[in-house]
Amino acid sequence: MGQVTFMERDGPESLYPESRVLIIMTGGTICMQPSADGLVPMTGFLENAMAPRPSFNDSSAPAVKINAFQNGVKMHLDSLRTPPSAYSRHIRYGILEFHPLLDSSSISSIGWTEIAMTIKENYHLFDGFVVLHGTDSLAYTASALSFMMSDLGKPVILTGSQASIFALQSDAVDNLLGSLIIAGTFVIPEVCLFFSHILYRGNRTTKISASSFEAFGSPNCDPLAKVTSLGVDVNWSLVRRPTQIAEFQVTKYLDTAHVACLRIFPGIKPEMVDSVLRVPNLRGLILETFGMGNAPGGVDGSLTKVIKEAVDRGIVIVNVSQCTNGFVSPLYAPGTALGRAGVVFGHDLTTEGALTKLSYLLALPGLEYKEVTMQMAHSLRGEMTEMTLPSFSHPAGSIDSAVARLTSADSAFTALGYAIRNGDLHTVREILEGDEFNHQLLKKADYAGNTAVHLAAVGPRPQVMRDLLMRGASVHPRNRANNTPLYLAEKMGNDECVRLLREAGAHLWQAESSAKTSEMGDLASNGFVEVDGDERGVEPIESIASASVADGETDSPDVEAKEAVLLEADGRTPNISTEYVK
Ligand code: ASN
Repeated sequence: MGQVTFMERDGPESLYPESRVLIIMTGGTICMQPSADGLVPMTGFLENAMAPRPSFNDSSAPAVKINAFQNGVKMHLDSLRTPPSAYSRHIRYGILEFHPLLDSSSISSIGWTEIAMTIKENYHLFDGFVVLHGTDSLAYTASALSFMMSDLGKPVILTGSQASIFALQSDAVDNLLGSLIIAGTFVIPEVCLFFSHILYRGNRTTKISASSFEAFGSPNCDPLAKVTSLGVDVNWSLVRRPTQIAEFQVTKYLDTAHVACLRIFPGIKPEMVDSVLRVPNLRGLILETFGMGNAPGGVDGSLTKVIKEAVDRGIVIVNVSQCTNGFVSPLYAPGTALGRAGVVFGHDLTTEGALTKLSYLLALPGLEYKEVTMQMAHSLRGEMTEMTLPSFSHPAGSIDSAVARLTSADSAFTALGYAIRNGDLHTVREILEGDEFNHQLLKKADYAGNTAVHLAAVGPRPQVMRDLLMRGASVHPRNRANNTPLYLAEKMGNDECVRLLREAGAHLWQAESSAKTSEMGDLASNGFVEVDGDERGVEPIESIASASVADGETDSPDVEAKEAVLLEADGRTPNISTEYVK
């Protein structure tokens, strides 16, 4: 057992909740300082770069060590926290540094695996992850991680800077602070890249400037969010959500060793292309073609012939455009010839996206050539625009009049809360399928921070929970009492919901599991939490229940707990619902 951390519920500590974010420092200009050999990355980023800056260090906070794992070894990291953000929340964070720190031009599949595995082993301990990385290969890393991580339920935000944080004029503070706040505030379960006030889907990005602070673009996909003077404006309709019930997983070691990338140019010789295609053990080639996917055929179609022969040898050749904007398609005769030769059209994939996606697919055990080419032509993680979007429409006239009268997301959420409490699956579906508010409802929370998943966790009908999960609801948000839906479901003995939540990757928040496995319940309810010396205050469900017990409404703690949660959802308490749900 570690030391006891005292959280004074009535003191300044209790004013705002804390989120927890792990920063993974891989290197890059952001942490560099001049040396005789040019700029080199420096260790000690937390103490040297963050601790001295008030925006990263709320000096009123007590010193707290937090748990994290690095290469399977449990560490007790120094942590700092930000002052409260515009979202009334502190972000507490610690840093794990790579050894050695890299200029990002040296990153490889080994480094990507190290980042992904660090996230995996710390997944249950943090609300979100920020990866600090050099900008040169940042778009490759963002793409690679997006494929390596499946069924991600928490934000992973990559950032870096064009100038060192130690420079007088730098973009480092804005990039890092923005990433921390977004990772600790919003459930955006994607691998993202944050730069110059914009949050991008990572696998859509490309580095567009070697020197400007606006270093990245996402030419074929709108930003997921923008930071403005008013706060963070999230484009929720673009944010992807898991729509299958599965746990977060990592695929290690992409097969970058057997892929190549070749840019077509006027006058390119077929022999040159052939010699690349004959590199021993080559399995895939990204061909950067002109415009909408055209390449010179060569005299007598000799280039097309070389390509066809390679396809026949089992090499996957993917066509992407040299243009920053737009997509490839077999519209013109040269493109059609490539298509006939068996080249896969990568639609609007970036080169970074195409190369890492192919390396990922080639690393999956037992995937046949045909399956690889099929998956290359479809979106796995939002990396390409699907040519035929699945149409989704509500069956006309099936929304009943009460639901049809819902005029705001808040009233829709209140109605959803009623339906969940009553186990009324039909109405739950009607509300969630009404196109106006449906994408907001799964992210909404009532004033007590309970999302639809929290409500379903204590509700009578597990099928409601299944529906919510299949529609992409997150299992990770904690309500204001710091409780996860899983904790509530276990507390209520809702075994089927517990099973569904666990299958969907849910885990107890660290203080919850320790409160469960020891006599810590007593300590926790008194405001003291002891978990390896670094846990934070948690208000167990008993303390929610006790408020109602005092009212004399019922004397069963479990029923009370359920009622306390449900009362908050049915509109009898003021609804100051929010769209950020940590
Ligand atoms: N060379 C640096 C890197 O990628 C560039 C940067 O971070 N701005 O590591």
